[in-house]
Amino acid sequence: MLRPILIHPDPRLKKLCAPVADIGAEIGRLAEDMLETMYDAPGVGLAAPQVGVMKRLLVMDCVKDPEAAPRPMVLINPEITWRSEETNVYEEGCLSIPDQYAEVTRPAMVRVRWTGLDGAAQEEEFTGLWATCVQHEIDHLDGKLFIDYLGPIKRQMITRRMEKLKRDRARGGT
Ligand code: K1U
Ligand code: ZN
Repeated sequence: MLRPILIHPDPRLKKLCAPVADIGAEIGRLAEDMLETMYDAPGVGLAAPQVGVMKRLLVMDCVKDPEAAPRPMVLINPEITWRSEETNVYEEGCLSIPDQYAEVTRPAMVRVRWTGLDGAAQEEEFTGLWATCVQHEIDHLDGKLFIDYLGPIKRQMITRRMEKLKRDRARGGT
């Protein structure tokens, strides 16, 4: 089932999410819906607060080659356990801030520990777009958006565009 994606500014996108305590059927359904919503958008990642669920869960699939097998990943209670000194600049977008892009500098590599849908602990090192994406999604779980890395003038300009987009949509525009 597709879930509507919240658009910035929304107070739920600024809040710290709570750890997932129980990995039951409800969490399984949420993960399935989030993957469907992410692929439909389309996007390479999606965090639970973007669909209004204030829990520490994210999904991602950064396989960009349409010929390659997809790699849908579900990360529950993810934690960054190591960050590289080396950084990487990527022009980021966000499904909660449609059609706005800006360069963000982040560690080029990160090691992340999380719990899988089967309840097992997992740990993996991410590089390239995977590293950028997992950091962007973990930021969502901490109430942080990529525009929070920009200067106040750029951030305010993007926020005003999003306020207008929301007004237009509420009036029945696309
Ligand atoms: O969290 C989100 O809003 C999803 C976001 C993740 C992300 C993108 C780029 C850098 C960091 C994190 C997106 O998926 S935006 C859409 C996007 O990047 C994309 C869409 C289609 C194909 C490839 C990329
Ligand atoms: Zn985002």
